Amino acid sequence: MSKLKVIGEKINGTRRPVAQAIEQRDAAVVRDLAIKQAEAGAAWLDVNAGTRSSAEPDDLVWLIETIQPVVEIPLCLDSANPAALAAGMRIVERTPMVNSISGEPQRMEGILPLVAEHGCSVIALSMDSAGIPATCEGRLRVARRLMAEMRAKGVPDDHVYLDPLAMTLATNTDGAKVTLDTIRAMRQEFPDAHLTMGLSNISFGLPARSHINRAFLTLALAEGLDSAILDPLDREMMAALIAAELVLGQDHHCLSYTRAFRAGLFARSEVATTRA
Ligand code: THG
Repeated sequence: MSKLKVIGEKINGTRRPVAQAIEQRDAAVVRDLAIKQAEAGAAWLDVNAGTRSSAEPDDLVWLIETIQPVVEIPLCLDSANPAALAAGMRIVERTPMVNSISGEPQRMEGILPLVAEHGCSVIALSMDSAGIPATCEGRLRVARRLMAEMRAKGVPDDHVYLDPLAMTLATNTDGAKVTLDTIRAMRQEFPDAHLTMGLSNISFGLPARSHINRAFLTLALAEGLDSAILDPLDREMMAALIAAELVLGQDHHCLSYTRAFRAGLFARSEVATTRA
């Protein structure tokens, strides 16, 4: 098991198979994704109904009711819509993570009170009504304001998952650098907060995405990322994660690494090495 807390990304209505499953109320597809991600080591399951339409509260409630009987791990309710999150909160059994608040007033006012009331963890995006700041300093400014507001509402720092925001390299080749710099700065300034992000965003629109995702994850780990929204069914990604944690001195007695080896996580690369 990795030190990094994995939030499984696959139950997301912006993905075609999930959109279809939601529309047809096909529980088997959703449950299969939930069980497989939990078995692959996810600590949380992201649940995103994938729409800003009026159906979002019902769709999110259906997803939660479909998933929670088949896994024991908590859910990460992924929506910008306060009404959908409030509906989800009413029926969710294990205290969820809320994904997410930001500096946008309707999210601050509509979602932060829910978080404070239920004592949940919460992801805080470093963006506001003006959008996503282009620079590390700009994102830090937003994070400072969000931290101040959450502290004022009694949310402890270790319930907060700051998101420095990853965006695709396809449209901005400096983008990952800004994100990595922001991770380092956030880690320094808010040592008790967690840091997470949507890792796969980095490779949207590019081919062979998994290679980019893995390189980015490794660098982000070195800067202090301690959680990520990613695809735990990508075995090579999980192998890269376990190996990077070992190299960073976070795997005492190589316990996780050797355990993952015995469980067969490195099976494919091992065959390649034998042949060489
Ligand atoms: N921050 C926070 N929450 C988020 C995001 C974020 N939630 C949504 C998103 N961004 C993170 N989730 C996903 C889910 C799926 C994909 C990307 C981000 C995705 N999936 C590909 C697919 O399904 O085809 C496969 C992934 C791959 O090949 O790498 O692209 O930034 N707080």
